[in-house]
Amino acid sequence: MPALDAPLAEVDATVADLIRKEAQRQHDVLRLIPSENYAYPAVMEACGSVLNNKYSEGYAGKRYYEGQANIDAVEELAIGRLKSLFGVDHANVQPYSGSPANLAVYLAFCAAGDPVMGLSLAAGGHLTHGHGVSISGKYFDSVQYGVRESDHRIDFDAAAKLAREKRPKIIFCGTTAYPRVIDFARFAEIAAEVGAVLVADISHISGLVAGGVHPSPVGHAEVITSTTHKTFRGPRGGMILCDAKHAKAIDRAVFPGLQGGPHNGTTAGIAIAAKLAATSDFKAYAQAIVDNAKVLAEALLSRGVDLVTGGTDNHLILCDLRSKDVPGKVAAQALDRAGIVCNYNSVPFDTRKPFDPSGIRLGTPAMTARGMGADEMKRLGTWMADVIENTGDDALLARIAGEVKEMCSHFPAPGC
Ligand code: DSN
Repeated sequence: MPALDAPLAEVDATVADLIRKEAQRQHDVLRLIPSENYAYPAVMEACGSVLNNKYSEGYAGKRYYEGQANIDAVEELAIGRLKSLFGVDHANVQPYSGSPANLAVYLAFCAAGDPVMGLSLAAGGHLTHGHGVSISGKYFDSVQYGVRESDHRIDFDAAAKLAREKRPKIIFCGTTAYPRVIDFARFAEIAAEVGAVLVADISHISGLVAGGVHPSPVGHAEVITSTTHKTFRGPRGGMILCDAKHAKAIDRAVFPGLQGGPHNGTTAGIAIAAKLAATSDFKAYAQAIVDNAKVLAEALLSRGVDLVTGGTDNHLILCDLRSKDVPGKVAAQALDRAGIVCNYNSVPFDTRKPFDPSGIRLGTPAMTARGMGADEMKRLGTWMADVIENTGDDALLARIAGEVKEMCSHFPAPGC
């Protein structure tokens, strides 16, 4: 038996081998799941550092444990950088991820049974925006708005009507499967009319907002939640940004309301990602994400693949495969065999079940992080259409997987 403190390869060759294989997979395939990315190597270093060893319940200068000199400095750095990056009064960097961040917001503003409102999952919202299977729908009196049947854009008239009827305490805006710009100003009007707190969940687009290629919710939403690992390229974590008047309520809701000790390695990772997001290189990256998504969307449309809303303004594309007569799951599984990894996804007004829906969801953040551009997106569009039209052709899928791997070899995958 190796010594307890020996390196991973000696302590547990099985886990070491699985990590090695996963790094190889992430290198050899095209990763199109829009909520995934390659975290910066510097972020990975911070996450695996000795910061993992420290307990720090509380906030800087007011902890329940001693020995916080370095942890306080790390947390204050992360907070200060986020405040300056997004132009907000206050930041809390302790939520363990996006769902706990959203839950903390409910805890800050609502009591059990209070009315709340959010975009339905079926229309591109998130489970934590009030879906019935989530605590946000079980413990609160949730109503959900959706998208218009005519163009699959957010139905603001219906949302305003629902808000007037229900008078929710909080209104969530923000999406996980919506390919268009979110009109935060319009949501702010609705919230103001009914006296609700507007909460913008920008988990998918926080990198695009920081990079200046999606309008910011700041000035419209009093509270903003986000994960930190999607377009932002930081660690698996969460953050809440808010106006000064809500700072205390948010901090109390996160700790001691919902969580214990923050994950300090993650906090350091957020500080690093916030520093990098302020650079001109990051702005170029954010722009390239959107440019790539538009090129990929055009390539797919040119091959007759229907896209929800007809295209994209952001990092994400939602394909509706009904006209191709291929279920989303069948397409996603065939694409995976061809080295193209996406997720099957419901499309608005889907008549199929969520576990076997009509669409697939794509995103360009990870491919763009590898430096891929328009030429690669065009090749990808052709490969994808070939696979979607021939899901049972194993020889074709194997040939494409080889071509994908060859293309990937020219674009190093960060950290792999
Ligand atoms: N719903 C996840 C996604 O967008 O993939 C994030 O929670």
